[in-house]
Amino acid sequence: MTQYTVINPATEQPVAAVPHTTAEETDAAVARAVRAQERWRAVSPADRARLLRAFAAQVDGHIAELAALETRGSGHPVGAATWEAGQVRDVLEYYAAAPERLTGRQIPVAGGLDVTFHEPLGVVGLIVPWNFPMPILSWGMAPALAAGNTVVAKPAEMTPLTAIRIGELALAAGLPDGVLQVLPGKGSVVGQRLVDHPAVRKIVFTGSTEVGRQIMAGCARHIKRLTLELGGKSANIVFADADLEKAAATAPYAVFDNAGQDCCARSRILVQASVLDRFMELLEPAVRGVRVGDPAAADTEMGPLISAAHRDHVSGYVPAGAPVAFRGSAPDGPGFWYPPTVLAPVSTADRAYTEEIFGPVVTVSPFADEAEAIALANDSPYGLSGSIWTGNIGRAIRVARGVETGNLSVNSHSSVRYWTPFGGFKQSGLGRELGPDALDSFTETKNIFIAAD
Ligand code: TAP
Repeated sequence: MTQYTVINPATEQPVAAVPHTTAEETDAAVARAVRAQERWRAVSPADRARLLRAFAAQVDGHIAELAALETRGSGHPVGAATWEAGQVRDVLEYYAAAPERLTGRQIPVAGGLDVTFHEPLGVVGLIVPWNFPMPILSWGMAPALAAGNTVVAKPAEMTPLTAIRIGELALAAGLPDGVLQVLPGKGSVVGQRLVDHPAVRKIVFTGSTEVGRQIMAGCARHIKRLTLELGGKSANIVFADADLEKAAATAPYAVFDNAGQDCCARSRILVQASVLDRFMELLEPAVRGVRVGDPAAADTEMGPLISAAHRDHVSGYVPAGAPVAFRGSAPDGPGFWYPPTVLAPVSTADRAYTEEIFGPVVTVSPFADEAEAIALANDSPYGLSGSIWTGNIGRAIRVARGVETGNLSVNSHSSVRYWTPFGGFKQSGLGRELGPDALDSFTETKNIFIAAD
């Protein structure tokens, strides 16, 4: 039996050894999920809702434990990890309201009546990345379960601990055996098997665009339903008429949150040329002020990167002689630390400007006017997120409609809320998670004609 040793990214010390699930064990789990789904779909909507609320209550009772586990296993600052565990509870509570509202339609037809039902798909495979192990698990898990599917989840190899614990909490809440299974292991083994297994009817994949492309090809063999939440290179667009103090004060948190390991990171700051110097003056103290350090300390804002290999990857975007405008701090000694780093001026052909870095590195570039801001923002294969800062509501609407991206905020650096649909344009993915319509992608619509004569 092979296993993976989870490393604390802040100390480089081992945290736990987790056995790898094999392809045969994955098949057995899928078979269990198929059997469990027959029972789960027959649970009345009110009882399914009650069980999801009980699951949320279990998570709520273990927020501190889950947060501490994420801090040790993934290096997330404990404040952020506490929010992330709370998000799992909140997403479960939100979708606990769904089973009793999964209504169909009655459609007027000649000769009888026609009614529609939202039928569960069956077994859903969730493939989760390492950057937000808890929230991203919950975004697929909660609506899938609410719709009457069973779930087989594969956490990232490096960060399986909180997902395993959440799986235990589901059982403690009374979810029947086999309804939610968590299989730690390798993407190339467990993830691949979920994609290839004919009884898995949908894959929800969050991760890199490159692996997403392979998964899409794999799903095509079975015409398998698929949601893809992939990479990003989002723009934070600051117009001269914006509240520059607020835009600059929040810009570090729009990109350095989770040490930049965030698909929504606004890693290209675009600033109207007439206020560029003033913006940079305001941005520098904001960046230097980001509290980077011990993730277990309550006031830490940014922790380490996930691994030594990932730190090498990130630092490759800042070679000797790179145009570093200014940087924040990072601890010395053990841990995969990298300081918040601002690059300017950068060419729009620079890799740091065009590629997803997935680390605490941001570029700042000027633009002349609205048209150029939109053109620069859209000059990317990605389209996941972004922000617009302006005091002109008309401009905010025009630019927001012009930017080809799925989730935008105006005069705010945050655009992810579980009440609203989330997903990307272009190579950032397919489909939408979250929001009131999320169950549409976890059900098939069936229509039944009933003759009345
Ligand atoms: P990936 O390397 O793509 O891995 C994501 C998940 O896929 C992991 O669980 C991985 O398992 C698994 N996997 C790898 N190869 C597979 C295969 N052949 N078949 C099935 N599963 C496979 O991404 P990552 O490095 O963990 O995450 C970073 C990327 O995710 C970034 O590009 C980021 O933008 C994106 N991301 C997007 C979003 C949204 S919502 N759009 C959110 C977070 C992250 P292993 O752990 O074993 O490799």
